[in-house]
Order: sequence, then C-alpha cells, then structure tokens
Amino acid sequence: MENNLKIVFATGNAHKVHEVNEIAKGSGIEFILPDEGFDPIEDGETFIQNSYIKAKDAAILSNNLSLADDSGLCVEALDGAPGIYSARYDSTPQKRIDKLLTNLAPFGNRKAKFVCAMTLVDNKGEIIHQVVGECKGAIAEKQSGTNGFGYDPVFIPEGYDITIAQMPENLKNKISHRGKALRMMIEFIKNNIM
Ligand code: ITT
Repeated sequence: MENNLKIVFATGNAHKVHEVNEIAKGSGIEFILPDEGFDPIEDGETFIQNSYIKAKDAAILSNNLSLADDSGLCVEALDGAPGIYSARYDSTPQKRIDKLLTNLAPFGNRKAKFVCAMTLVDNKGEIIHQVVGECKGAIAEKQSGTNGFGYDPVFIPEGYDITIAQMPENLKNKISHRGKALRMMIEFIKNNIM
C-alpha cells in the first residue's frame, strides 16, 4: 500500500519482520528492513536496553523512525535463563532447544514466559515510546510442531495444551509477547504519530 507509514524494524531476524507485518495488517503501518550494514552490539543488561540499542542503530543508519524488538524466554527454575541470552544460548535453534530441555530436566517446575520489549525512536535515535509484552506458559517435556521459530516447539502457553509451534500463525500472534507489545505500540503510534 502506497500510503502506509513506513517504520524501519531494527532486526536481522526475518521471522520477526514477518510476524510484525502480519500483526500490523490493516493498521496503515508497514515495517521495513534496516539499510545494509545493520549490526548493533547488543550489550545491554535488559530486554528494554537492548531494544533501544537496536532501534537507535537502525534509525541513524536509515534516517527513519525505527522500532526494535528484543525478546527472549525466561524460565523460572533456571533463574530467568536464557533471558536476554536466548538467541545466544547455543549455536543453532535445535541445540538451544536441546540445551534448555537438558538443563530443565532435573526440575519439576517448568513455568516460563516469553518477554518482548519494544522501543520506538525517531530518525535521530531519540526514544519516543517503549512497551513490554509477556506471554506466560510452561516448557513441554519434548518438542512438537514446526510453525514459528526459536523456542516455539517447546513452549505451551497458559490455557493451551499444544506448543506455539503447533498453532496457526494467527493464534500465536493473538496471544504472543510480540503480538501484545506491538498492539500497544500501534495504538500509541495511531494516537500520537499518524
Ligand atoms: P535481532 O536481535 O536481530 O532482532 P534475534 O533473533 O537475535 O534478532 P533477540 O536478540 O531479540 O533477536 O533474541 C530473541 C531470541 O529469543 C530469538 O532468537 C529466539 O531464540 C527467542 N524468541 C524470541 N521471540 C520468540 C518467539 O516468538 N518464539 C520463539 N522464540 C522466540
């Protein structure tokens, strides 16, 4: 659509861009990838700090409004791990799942939550708005399903008996940490920017 408000989505993760554009459908907002050379150093200590680092980098690089998502899985029995290190917990998505299931095996408590922090900045990298969305659930005993990405095959959201990877995309987006955060952010953008 020609008249969409275009916002750079500060990520190198194609799944995230796909999901946010699905969630934003009909809002008049379109998320586009950052210009070439986007390679931020995510050395923050919280999801919110890392989302700001990414948004600022992409905004300055592309001279555009930018939104970033920093997200991850926090497991109660593992004191919140892998948390902000979710993407770096091991070298591949499958190894990350295997490591999580192995590390959690001795525990009876399988409670966990997905967290998504989002920061919107202007083209100079100044913060405009920040939100956090969460999705509570539990880690499955074994992985199931192929939809989604990351830890979706082992995460069972509260109120369901299937993993996110077994759900259709529209159901994930309705209940996910990213869906919740983005809908709050879109509401803000509609009321304050568009
Ligand atoms: P960018 O930093 O470039 O955005 P990334 O994948 O490295 O891409 P993060 O640093 O925010 O992003 O790490 C998020 C990780 O947390 C992601 O790689 C997954 O392992 C996990 N994760 C986040 N959201 C998820 C979701 O909706 N489903 C499954 N896993 C998710």
